[in-house]
Amino acid sequence: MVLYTCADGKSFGGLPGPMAHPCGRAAKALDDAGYEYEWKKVKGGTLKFWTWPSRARDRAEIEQLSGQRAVPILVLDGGEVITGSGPIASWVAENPPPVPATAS
Ligand SMILES: N[C@@H](CCC(=O)N[C@@H](CS)C(=O)NCC(=O)O)C(=O)O
Repeated sequence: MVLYTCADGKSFGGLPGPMAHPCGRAAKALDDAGYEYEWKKVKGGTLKFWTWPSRARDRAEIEQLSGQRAVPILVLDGGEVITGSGPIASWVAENPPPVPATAS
C-alpha cells in the first residue's frame, strides 16, 4: 500500500473538519488504524504558483494512477486507487487492518 502526499506531508491532519490538511488527514487515519504503508511525497501544488511550470511533471505519476493531479491518493496492494482524504478515511474505517496472529 502506498500513500502519496504533497510536500507538506502528514502535517495538520488532526485539525477539525475543513481546517485539516487533506494529506495529513489521510495519513492520520492510516496511522491511527495501525496500518503500515509506503509513503511518497510529490512536489508542486496549485497554491504554490512558482511550481506551476513543472506541474505536469510533478504530478505525472498521480495523474497516471488516478486520472487527476490532487493528493492524497492511496494505492492498495491490489492496485485499486482511492482518491481524496475523505474516501481514504472512509476506506480505513471500513477496512481496519487485520489483527496480527501473535496479538490474539
Ligand atoms: N478535497 C480534497 C482536497 C485535496 C487537495 O486540495 N490536495 C492538495 C494538497 S494538500 C492538492 O494536491 N491540490 C491540488 C494541486 O495542488 O494540484 C481532499 O480532501 O483530499
